[in-house]
Amino acid sequence: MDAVVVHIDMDAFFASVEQRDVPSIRNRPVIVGETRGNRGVVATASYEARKYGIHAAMPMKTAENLCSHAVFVQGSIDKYVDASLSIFNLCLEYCASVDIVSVDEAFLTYHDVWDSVTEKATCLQKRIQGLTGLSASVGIGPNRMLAKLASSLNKPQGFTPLPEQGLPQSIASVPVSEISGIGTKTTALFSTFGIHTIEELFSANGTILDLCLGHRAHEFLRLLRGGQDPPPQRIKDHSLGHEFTFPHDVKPGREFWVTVRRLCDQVSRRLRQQHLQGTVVRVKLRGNRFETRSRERAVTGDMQNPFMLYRMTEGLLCVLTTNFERIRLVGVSAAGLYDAVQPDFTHLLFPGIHREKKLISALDAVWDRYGEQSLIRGGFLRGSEKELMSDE
Ligand code: DCP
Ligand code: MG
Repeated sequence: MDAVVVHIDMDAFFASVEQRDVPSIRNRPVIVGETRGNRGVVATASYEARKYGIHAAMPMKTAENLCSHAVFVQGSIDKYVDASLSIFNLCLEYCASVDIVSVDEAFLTYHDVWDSVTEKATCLQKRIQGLTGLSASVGIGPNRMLAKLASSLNKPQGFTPLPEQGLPQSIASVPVSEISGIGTKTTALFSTFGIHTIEELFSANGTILDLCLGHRAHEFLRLLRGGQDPPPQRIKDHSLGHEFTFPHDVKPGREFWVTVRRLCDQVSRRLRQQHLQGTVVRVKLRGNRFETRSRERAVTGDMQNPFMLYRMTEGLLCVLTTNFERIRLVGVSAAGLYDAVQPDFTHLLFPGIHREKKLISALDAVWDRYGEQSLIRGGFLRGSEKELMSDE
């Protein structure tokens, strides 16, 4: 069965959270952004403020000139992250395939009949409003590009289905600049050929389209006509892992967990080097009587981040270690691998991870230059590291 894609995009997200929490600024122009100093830019503006021409990325100074009576808010990322998590958790109640693409946006992919998806999306939009007090716009289409376009067409509180049957006539008058992926440069190029709307795009000749869209042209038109998204990337059949044999059998104490952390470091580093992500985490233990057991679990999250990989393995190992008196070997691997070319937005949801990522990049730089034994993270430098290191 063909896919039906729902795109959820919150309306004026940061500003709506502020208006929800401070009743006196509801229905007023609200601008969220860096209010300290002279160099801040607008993160977002409420729809009341947008009437004055204020938009994201505009200097705050310009926004002040355009609408001096607006309410200027510094903003608080913790509140936005809380709201995001509630919204995405709710999405997961309505669909098994939720792809979070930014702090306030997700694609839900269904393999179901159109009417049933429309019904679920209607319900979800109401639940988001009820649970968070925030409004979302919803777009439904046969592929991601159209679902995203649809959600932007009737903002705020839009609900826009674009069924395949009516395409591309149903979007004929939409400006090409509204299509995700068409930036200001391409829009300007289109306009030099008199192309402003999707209808004009469809009547343009092939040479012009190739010139404006390059190798994307054919795929672009196919999707705009309601074609299905290309199949997801093939999962690779190999896995990637590391094992460690202790110089002496150990109990699952400090030495054991330090080793697990180091294995996670190594596995995530290989994933980063090979630009791979995993969907399954696997752990293996061998006991003093050579009995071997493994466990695996499907996971979502960034396995290139060793901290996150460690959190994924920890629970599995806690259960598995109860079967062992003493441990001789431990292994950690990532399976269900795929090419990690998609942008990763986890840092938006979990700001602490941004710091972790900086640390990982710094460690990579040192390891690249001086080898993996050259530097061990601070938390590891207690206990019997010398012994641990000498075994590899
Ligand atoms: N954001 C930001 N800086 C930007 C763009 C966005 O900080 N340059 C933040 C603030 C937004 C949030 O991300 O509230 C979501 O971005 P959107 O592009 O979805 O914009 P909004 O949700 O604010 O408005 P819209 O109703 O157009 O979706
Ligand atoms: Mg939004």
